[in-house]
Amino acid sequence: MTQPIMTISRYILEQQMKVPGATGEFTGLLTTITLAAKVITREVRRAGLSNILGLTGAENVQGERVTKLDDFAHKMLLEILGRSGQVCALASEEEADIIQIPDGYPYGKYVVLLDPLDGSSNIDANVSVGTIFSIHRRVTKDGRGTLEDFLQPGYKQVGAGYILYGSSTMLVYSTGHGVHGFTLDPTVGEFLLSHENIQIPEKGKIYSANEGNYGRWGKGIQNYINYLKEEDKKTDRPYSSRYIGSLVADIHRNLLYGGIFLYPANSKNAQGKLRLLYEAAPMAYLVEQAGGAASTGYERILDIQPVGLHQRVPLIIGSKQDVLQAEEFIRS
Ligand code: FBP
Repeated sequence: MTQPIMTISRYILEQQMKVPGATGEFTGLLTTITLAAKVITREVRRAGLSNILGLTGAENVQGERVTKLDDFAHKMLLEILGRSGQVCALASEEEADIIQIPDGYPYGKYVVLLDPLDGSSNIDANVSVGTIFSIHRRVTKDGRGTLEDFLQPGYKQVGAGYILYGSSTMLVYSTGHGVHGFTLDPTVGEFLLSHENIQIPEKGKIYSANEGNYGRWGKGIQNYINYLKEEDKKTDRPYSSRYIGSLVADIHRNLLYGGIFLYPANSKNAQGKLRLLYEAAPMAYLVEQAGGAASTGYERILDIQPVGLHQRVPLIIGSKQDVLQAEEFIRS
């Protein structure tokens, strides 16, 4: 008996059929993102052969050196989404201000925030990287999108997800009805359902953090990491340390295996490193949809009212029990 082929477009359509009055514009937007994922995958998969490794020589608004693949992914996403008729503006890690769609194209009712290539410091070493997207419904009436359409708290997202360019390419997303994973089958060029309704374990055995920053962390975080390293079988300690250095890859592993990822505030960056709108908020949306939690240590990530497009926040995210415990240590 052949396995039913569940492509991502069919899955998205079937989800839409459950929403009375749905116009199909959102379905179209998710399908557009799927196309961008395939095009970027093609470049990532042959990066070592096509002179797309290395740097462009430019620096982005974060003061980071832009890689050629960052630049390619950024331009490709703007090209495909900007001309889709589904968005009224875009925002990206690679651009200081919001990005208007090309003249002559219709304004859609959504805005999308993008981290075009997450983990870019890992590209040249052929380590997994990703693309992160966060979708909001516009709040302004019509016409061009404005900053106001982007500065919305995370709980107002209507969808979020990531594309993981790892041993296989996966697209994992949520529209508020669970978290679902699709794997790209290169032989048919389609994302097929491989991980339906992902549930993160209530408690994990893995912690993920750049311990090179240990000396810069506050006492609470240091005590928490020390606690995870102590021997105690009853509480599965010591936890294993796993850190890839690509947020998408580290979160994906923890979603499946359980555990906690921490990029805390530190003496060098009082707000940590990761950006609220296109890193922390979309990941928090996914992890909460999968039964986990996401916090700054003091506040739920999805409740934060954004004030700037590229603002940073401390991020403590993963299995619910582990995040709650980390919060206790941070607050003590
Ligand atoms: P970008 O590559 O998109 O700038 O993302 C930031 C990031 O690379 C995350 O993917 C990762 O979790 C973190 O920074 C790694 O930071 P560090 O090198 O300080 O550990």
